[in-house]
Amino acid sequence: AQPTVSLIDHMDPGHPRHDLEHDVRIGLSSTPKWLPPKWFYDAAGSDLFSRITRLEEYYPTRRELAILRARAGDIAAASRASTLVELGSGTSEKTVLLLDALAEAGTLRAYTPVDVDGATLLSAANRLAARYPGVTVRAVRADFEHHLALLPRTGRRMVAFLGGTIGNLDPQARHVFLKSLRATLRPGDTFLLGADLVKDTGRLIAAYDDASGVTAAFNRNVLHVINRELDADFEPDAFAHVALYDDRHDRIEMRLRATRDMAVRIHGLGMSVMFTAGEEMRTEISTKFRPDRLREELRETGFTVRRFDTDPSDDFSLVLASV
Ligand code: AVJ
Repeated sequence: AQPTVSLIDHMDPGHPRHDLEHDVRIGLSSTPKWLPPKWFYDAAGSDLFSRITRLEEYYPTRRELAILRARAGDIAAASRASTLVELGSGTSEKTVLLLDALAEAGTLRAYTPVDVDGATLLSAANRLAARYPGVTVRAVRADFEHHLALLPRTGRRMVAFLGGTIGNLDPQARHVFLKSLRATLRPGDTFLLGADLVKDTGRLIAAYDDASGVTAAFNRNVLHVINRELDADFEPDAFAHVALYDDRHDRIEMRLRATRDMAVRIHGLGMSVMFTAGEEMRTEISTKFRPDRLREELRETGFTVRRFDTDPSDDFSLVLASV
């Protein structure tokens, strides 16, 4: 039998480009210009991101996998979750380890992947529904910054936010996110957070500026997305990939630097944008955490840290918190 997967779409299904239009209009009329990282992830961008996770320089995925391999059983036992809700699920590659552990513990009933990209979401949801026949898979197309209150609330939930994606939020947005998530959880529910840790700057920069240029292509992909969705005429190759480390804020910043003066038409918005040679537009922040401060942030927003697991080299952390 074909596994059945249901899809709930909270991302303005009547007007799918509305959020992108809003973000591009705001970001490109600001000084300096910026774009939110969620628009990297169309099908091509999700694919480029999968390639990033396999790069020699990009350690977070391997480190998080190592923690999951060693600790998924303990985490599953501590959570006793029946529903795994995964925020920013992408291709759900690491999820299998958690689902296996929850299945093994005998508590698993449902999986709810949540992602902004419908195509990526559905293919991952179908793959996992086939792998876990008894499990109800409800895919939710949603933005974890806006739609937390709309997520399904059945069962004892573990909300997993893996990969270090929380690092995309600045401190203010992170505080709002953690408080809103806390507000949707009930006693017995847990939060599993993957967070990248502060480390040697050279390794950090290499992870976001790999030798084979995959991250550069991923960075420029946001311009292809805007060209296609908003009928714009960006020349992605006229922008250089920039990755720098801001040690005052403990974060990587990715930028796109205009290599010459340019006027870009965004027909879908009836808008023209000027770039001067050398101008940099921020496309992502990726915050790196200090363990004590991360514990504090979780405490301040109403969570109780139950486990704080790291890989043997302390590169990455996986935190299980209850409410
Ligand atoms: C998916 C947000 C965790 O910040 O490391 C990878 C995205 N950007 N390389 C990260 C990313 C450039 C990634 N997250």
